[in-house]
Amino acid sequence: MQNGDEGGNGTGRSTAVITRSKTKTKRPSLYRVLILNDDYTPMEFVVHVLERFFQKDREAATRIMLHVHNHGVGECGIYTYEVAETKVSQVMDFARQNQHPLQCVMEKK
Ligand code: TYC
Repeated sequence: MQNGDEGGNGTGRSTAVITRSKTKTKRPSLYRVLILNDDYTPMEFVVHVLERFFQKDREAATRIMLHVHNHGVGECGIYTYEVAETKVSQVMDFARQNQHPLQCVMEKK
């Protein structure tokens, strides 16, 4: 190497070094929204929650509700942080308004 490390080009004129020319894009982290089983929330209320806040049709909502009833926990959907947070709040507020103990949580995927 005859030009050294300072970016000189052997002509006595300095040259700049481009360190990054491509913009870095980052994919957002995703979060699962889960509902938990309990002994008191009516099955029909859980189906309604899944239809209203998670855009499930009656068949999908019923399948998820029964999965939670039988296994203790189930996935309602996968969203970016702020959307997941909003869904959890909406479900918890709606359950509380109707005096049901239904619990909804989010977890990082
Ligand atoms: N286990 C409840 C019952 O027997 C039904 C239920 C299902 C409750 C899912 C909560 O997330 C839940 N009435």
